[in-house]
Amino acid sequence: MKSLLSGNEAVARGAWEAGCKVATAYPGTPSTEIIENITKYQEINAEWSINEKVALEVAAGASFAGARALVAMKHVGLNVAADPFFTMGYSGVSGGLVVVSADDPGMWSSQNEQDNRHYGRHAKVPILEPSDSDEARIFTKLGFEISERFDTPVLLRLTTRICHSACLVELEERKEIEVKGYLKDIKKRLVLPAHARALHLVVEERLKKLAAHSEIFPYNRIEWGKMTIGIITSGVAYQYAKEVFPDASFLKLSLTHPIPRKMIEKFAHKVKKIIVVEEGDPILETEIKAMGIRVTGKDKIPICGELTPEVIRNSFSKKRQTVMKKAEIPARPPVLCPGCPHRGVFYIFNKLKIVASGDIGCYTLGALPPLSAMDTCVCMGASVTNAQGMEKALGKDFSRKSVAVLGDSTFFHSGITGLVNAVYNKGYLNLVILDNFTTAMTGHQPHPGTGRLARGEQGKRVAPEDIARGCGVEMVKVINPNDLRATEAALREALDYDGVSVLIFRRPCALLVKPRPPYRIDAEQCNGCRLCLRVGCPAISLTFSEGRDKPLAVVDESLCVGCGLCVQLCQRNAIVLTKEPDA
Ligand SMILES: Cc1ncc(C[n+]2csc(CCOP(=O)(O)OP(=O)(O)O)c2C)c(N)n1
Repeated sequence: MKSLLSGNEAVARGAWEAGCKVATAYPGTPSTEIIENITKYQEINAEWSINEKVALEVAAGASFAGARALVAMKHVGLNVAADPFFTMGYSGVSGGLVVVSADDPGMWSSQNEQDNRHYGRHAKVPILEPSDSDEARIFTKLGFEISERFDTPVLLRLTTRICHSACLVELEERKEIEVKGYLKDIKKRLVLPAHARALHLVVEERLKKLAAHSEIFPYNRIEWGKMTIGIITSGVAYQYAKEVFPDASFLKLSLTHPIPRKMIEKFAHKVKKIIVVEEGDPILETEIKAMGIRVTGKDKIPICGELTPEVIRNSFSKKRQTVMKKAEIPARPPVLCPGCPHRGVFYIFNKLKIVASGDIGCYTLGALPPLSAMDTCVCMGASVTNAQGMEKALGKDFSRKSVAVLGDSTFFHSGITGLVNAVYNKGYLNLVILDNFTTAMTGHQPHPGTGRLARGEQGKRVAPEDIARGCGVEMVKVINPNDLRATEAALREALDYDGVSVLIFRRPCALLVKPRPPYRIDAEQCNGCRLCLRVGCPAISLTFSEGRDKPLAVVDESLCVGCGLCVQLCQRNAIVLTKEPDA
């Protein structure tokens, strides 16, 4: 039977078919739907972990216990999980362990464009790169087999287009794999230096065996065409190159680390000219050049951004454009949703001229005009530690006008360690947690603060305020961010406080609650002063109509969710309810 599946759905299906028992992840585009789909398979014990390091370690524990386990994350997640990832390369596995990294060429939803194929090489683990959804399913299954056969974690490297585009996928039945059970083996799993030295030798031997396997791996294949051009490619770039060079000979690589050298040599001898078409960094290209083979690659094809057939075609056309032509559609900058509970807090930051050391989430949009109230954003959790560093450099007075701001999911992900660090090191830090009861940015995944688990069932709720107090913070407050007066008062109090303060602005994400009746403008009262525009709500705009000497504010009632933030700014009571809210 066949079904139309996205790459992420296909990975979930592949894990299920392969008898996977445990799956973990922290959300991050473009990988999020892998676990969301895995939760549909009751045979797999799935969890949203609080961050990628935790997710990988839980999966590694399951593998130690002899179960097949999968962990999924976006590319930058592997930076967080790099520590256990490298060591698992040494420890090896008991049950198969597949680590899925979903890279984001083009940075559709990411802060960088890192090519995680480097990680496989760096950690000395094999890499599988599917070129479509069906391969995503098959390679997930093969990943478990390779993992167990060669005693290594396997990196399944996806990219946005593989994750999110769909094609027909063959469906197979699940093969139950017995959980082997835990067997003590400290020489493998307890990596103190004496053991690790021996394990490193094992890793190098394993790489040789994997290189031999790469030569016979059936999805590393040559497709002969004309001998004038030979394309060496992998991942989604294979599909694009096929479109651009339909007659060329192809060497499609799927087990891309270690590369099949003999196969590459054989291919290189037969074709006149070789082009390496790969998205991202010149990784295959560099390795093939190091074999003494002349190739064309990144001298023509861009390193930055996503590849498309056009980009590849353009790279080889005589009239080469150096700049990609932009589609001619008006720019639509992202904004916080109408009724977003983060909006009021940023409005007050701006009003009080606060320096906000920021973080990653929906709330990063607080950096954009007219709120313009975030100063830094490095990586998840860095708001807390960056703020502490600035205070260390500039002195205690800096904390009188500065805060660190992050979301609830980000706090659990990597904010807690920074908070403990600040308390312990006698920091002066004002931490603002924007608690909207969800991981909104990636599509509303639960986290410990929600108390819900991956399948929606109730778990144990962990409250940020309890954590803050447990970390030794004495000034902890919970405030409704839609009450601008209370928000301002709490922030002023925190800025005046000597030591570490934690303010939790708590109100559910506007997309998760029933909208209240919208507001409208009383044209008689509105004098076009623009005060209501200062919160940057997409539901409010100005019109300039004939016969009226001043502009008039307009509320788009189809967008307004009745949060009432703008009402608190209007000095003339010109923003009124269309109808009374239900009791
Ligand atoms: C290491 C890492 N993992 C995952 C992501 C993807 N991501 C960006 S922000 C975010 C969490 C946002 O949730 P929260 O902090 O609750 O803020 P909200 O979006 O709800 O405002 C996630 C999962 C990332 N950027 N970096």
